[in-house]
Amino acid sequence: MAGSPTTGPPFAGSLAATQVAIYRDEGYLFPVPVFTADEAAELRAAFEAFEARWSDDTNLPRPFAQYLRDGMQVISPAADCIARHPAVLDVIESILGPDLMVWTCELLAKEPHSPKMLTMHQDLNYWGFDAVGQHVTAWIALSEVTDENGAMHFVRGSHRWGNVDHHDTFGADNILSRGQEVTVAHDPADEVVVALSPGEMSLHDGLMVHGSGPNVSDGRRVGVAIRYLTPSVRMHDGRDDYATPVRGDCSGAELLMLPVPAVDFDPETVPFHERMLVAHDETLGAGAAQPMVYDGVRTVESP
Ligand SMILES: O=C(O)CCC(=O)C(=O)O
Repeated sequence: MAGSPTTGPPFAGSLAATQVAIYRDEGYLFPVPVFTADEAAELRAAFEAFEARWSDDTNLPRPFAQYLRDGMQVISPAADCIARHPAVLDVIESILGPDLMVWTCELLAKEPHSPKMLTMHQDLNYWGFDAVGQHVTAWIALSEVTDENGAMHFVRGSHRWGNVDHHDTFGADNILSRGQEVTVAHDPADEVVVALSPGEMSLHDGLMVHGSGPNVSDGRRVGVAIRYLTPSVRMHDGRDDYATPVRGDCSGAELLMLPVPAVDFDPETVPFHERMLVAHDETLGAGAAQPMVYDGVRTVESP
């Protein structure tokens, strides 16, 4: 399969109980090594080949950036491959248990000298899940990730604050689709820079307050975020949503099952992906004054 690492995972295995305890206590854990530098380079090449093949395709019905930011595992075998890789799943299983689904897989790149950034926010505020503690984000570095090139910052312990108020900025350089930002202050001493080497991953809770600054370096910052959840997650308002089963028994899942692509933009999976995007336009855009924006391009009007 395109993008599949050619060597076995170097660090596959469960987290130690002490690591799980740190994750639960602080709301994040890093660095967790999951791929060698060579494997990370191979995965990065597969994602960048996808970008090269499709970024200029004018027949895509949505902004290309939206395809990178939502549900890549349904339209790219390279994304599906990393999202179900055993080295990653073994770690996620330590946090969520044996039955695992992927809600979405995203490519999060920042070009050299790009002002693109993400305001401090909590993911869970916008995802519409009815449960806390049943999901985790794995953010896998496919380049060096430093404060200079736009590493994430976490606010230690903020996963215990509950849902905090946000306002939408729709900032021109904001990668977030509505420029959402928490309205509460935090102690700068609690802010942690999530520096990673290629092949290392960070984990964070959906209530973790986090964001990231611009890339002021000469190199591209490349990361893949994968949102894992358990089959017990439901949408709080009974709306439809979708997920890809990747390990264990997900037959009783509340979310609808997504199929696996055999090729880029597989005609068999694209209709499911589009249904998923329509659901996310509604959920992630709920209450916003404008349609969501991906890389400066507005999505279709939310109903
Ligand atoms: O890639 C980034 O800089 C931030 C990503 C993020 O906010 C997330 O993965 O939840």
